[in-house]
Formats: sequence, structure tokens, C-alpha cells
Amino acid sequence: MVTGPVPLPVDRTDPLRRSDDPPAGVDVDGGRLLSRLDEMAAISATPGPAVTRVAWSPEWRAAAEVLHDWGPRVGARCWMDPVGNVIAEYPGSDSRLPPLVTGSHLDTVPGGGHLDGTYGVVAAWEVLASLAAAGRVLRHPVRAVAFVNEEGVVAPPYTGSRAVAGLLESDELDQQPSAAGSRSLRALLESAGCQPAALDRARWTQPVAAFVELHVEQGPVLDQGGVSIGVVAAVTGQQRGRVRIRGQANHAGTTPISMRHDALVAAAEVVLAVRAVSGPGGCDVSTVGRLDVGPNVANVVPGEVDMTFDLRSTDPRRLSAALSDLVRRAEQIGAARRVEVTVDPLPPTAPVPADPLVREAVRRAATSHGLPTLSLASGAGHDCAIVAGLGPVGMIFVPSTGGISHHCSESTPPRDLLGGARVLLSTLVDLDRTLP
Ligand code: HGY
Ligand code: MN
Ligand code: MN
Repeated sequence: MVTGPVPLPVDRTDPLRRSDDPPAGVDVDGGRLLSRLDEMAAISATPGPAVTRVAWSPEWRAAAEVLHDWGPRVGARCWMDPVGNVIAEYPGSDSRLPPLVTGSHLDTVPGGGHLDGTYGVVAAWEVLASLAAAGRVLRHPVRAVAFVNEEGVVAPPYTGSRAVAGLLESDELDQQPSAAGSRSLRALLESAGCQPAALDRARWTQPVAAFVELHVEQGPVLDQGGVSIGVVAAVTGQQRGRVRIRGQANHAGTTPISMRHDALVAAAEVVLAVRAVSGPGGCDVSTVGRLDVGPNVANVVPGEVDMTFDLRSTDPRRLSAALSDLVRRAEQIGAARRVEVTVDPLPPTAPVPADPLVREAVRRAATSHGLPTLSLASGAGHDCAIVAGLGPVGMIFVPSTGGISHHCSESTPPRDLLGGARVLLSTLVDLDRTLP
């Protein structure tokens, strides 16, 4: 189990750094990083400061085109893969070596912040631009990636990273994700200019040397601790899914209470049951984020309710115990309220520990910039957990002001945004030297 935040002593003597060697010998361009973050923040279906850039939407496509334009300017080959991931690759001096990879996701939740995902993508392209500007070629190729549909707003999450990891089955493309209207996922991808028929080409068939994702913490730990850099110890496991409740719509005035099969009354108890499965012995956190009522009319007893559930834990046993507990509670509620309650879990994403080699490189990099670090678990899910089968993974966090995220007031001080990008660049340079 990951312990709570443990402030690490700031050791300013970086064992890998000669005294005359500035960290990494190459630096990010802070002005370019911040202006590109502003450029991306403006590509949204909603007015600022909220950012709405749902996967495969016109706004997502526009942002992908901007990334594609930034790619060649840094001497990197840049392309969009069949499902919509944007990838840029900067050559290394030893073509036999697998790439060092960094990146995050370009899509957002509706009305979200301008940093969740986007910060790690812009910083990844900044790494390539900084290496190119310094004429610096590492031994490993350096690959930047902007994954698509990490958030899972219009279809089950992590589509892009699952495609890359070979975990996206083609039959999923023919399903009609609830939020995508009547279109299949395949049709949605085609409408966004992707080629779902070539899904197999999205898979990375070679391992990666390491994958390092830079991301805002989205929680309060670093901000409250006054610490600039989070060294992520593990990414939480997730169990998402839907609950369908089917009762009987009826007249709100003439139907006696004793004769009702009220789907919304049952749903209210299911929402509380979702809350009840987190806590001691259960999962870490649990949420119902979406609830649709039918027919959703004031004078009709609700006949049907669809809702989502989202359970999280860094302990896979507690995650599955919480799901079993929820199913049991839902069945009891269905029987008592005389409605049909169906719990449809999505495949779980397992908790993933960060690789010790990557964690140590992040610590050394932060120390070389004189930045204190804190070790913590990620309560948010991330693409790096999905691609962990391709090679060693790790994450770098920077503070989220007030711990706010998935909200238009998401923010991080520019000083910390620059610090995170510098530590990312130095981490990759360190791994280029230290990976076996
Ligand atoms: O939901 C999550 O944890 C991530 O922000 N997609
Ligand atoms: Mn998110
Ligand atoms: Mn994210």
C-alpha cells in the first residue's frame, strides 16, 4: 500500500550531475510553453475559462491539427494514428533503442479545466522543441503522444491508450456508446477523420524504453504541502459502469403509492448505496456522476433511470469487494422497490505502481532543479497506467491550486508549470543515460 505523503529530504547534490553541467544541458522555453497552453485553452466548444474538447469533436480535431503543425517545426515526424492519437517522434542517435515516450490526453471533460491532459501534451511537444532548439540528440528516440478519449465522455475511457497497448477490441467499435447518440463508435471516429478499419495499425508492437506522463495532481496534497513536484508512486485502479433501473411510468396523481414501481425512488437509494461501498474495508472513493431519468416529466412517476458509477482504489481486492457489495445492495433495493435493477460493470483498470527506475529519475531531476518532491498515489486514472505493459512507467505531478480539477477554475501557478516541464525534460535526459 502506498503510504501518505512523505516529504523527502531535498538533496541538492545530484549524483549524476557534474558541477558545470546545467540540469540536462538543455532547457525548456517557458514563454513558448505558457503561450501554447493559452493557445490550446482557446480551442473549446465553451467560452473560457472552461474548456470543452470532447474526443472526436470538431474542437478536438482542431487541437489535433495544431499539434500536428507544431510537430514538424521541431524536426519531428508527426502523424495521427487510425483512432486519433497524435504522435511526434524525434530521432535518437542509436536507432536500435526503443523510444522514450511522454505525453497525456488532448480531450477534456465538458466544462473542464485547461490543464488536465493538455499540460502533459504541450509539455511533451515542448521537450521535442527544446531538444531541437539545442541541437541535442539523445541515444533514444523521443516520442510525444496525445492520446484520444482518456476521459471517456462519449465512449468507454482510454480508447487511444488502449489501442496503442493492443487492448481495444474491434467489436467495441461497433457498440453504440450511450453518450454518442445513435452512432456507433466506428461512425463517430470516421466522422472525425479517423480510420477505425485500420485499428491494428494503432498498436505499438515494440516496447518503449519508458513512458513518463506529466500531469496536474487534480487533488489537494501538493498544494496544501507547498511542494512543487509530486513523484507518483501508483495510479489508482478504477471500476466504472452503469446501473439501469426499470420500473413503471404512471400518472403522478392517480397512482397510489402502494402501487408504484418508481424507478427514481429506487435510484435515490442506489446513489446512496454507491456512496456506502467506499470507506473502511471498501474502496477509496465512489461516485455517481451521471443520472438520466425517463420520461423526466413533472407529473409522471419515473419509469426508468440510467446512472453511472465510478469506484476507485489502489488495492484491487478492495475494488472488487466494493463492486460485489454494490451489486448485492442494488439487488436488495430492486426487490424492495419492485423494480428491475441491473448493474453493468465496465472492465476494471487495475492499479499500477510506478516503476522505481522512473521514480528515482524523477527525484534526481527535481533535485537537480532544486525542487522539493513528495511521493503520493494518484486518485485520478491516467493513460500511463494503460500503457504500463509496454515498458516502465512513471508520472510527475505539479500542484493543483485548491485541489480543483474537472472544473473551469482548475489552475496551477506558472512557476510550477515551468518547474514540471523542466523536471520532465531532465527526467528523460536522465533516463536516456541511466536506463540499462
Ligand atoms: O477520471 C479520471 O480519473 C481521469 O481524469 N480521466
Ligand atoms: Mn480528467
Ligand atoms: Mn487527465
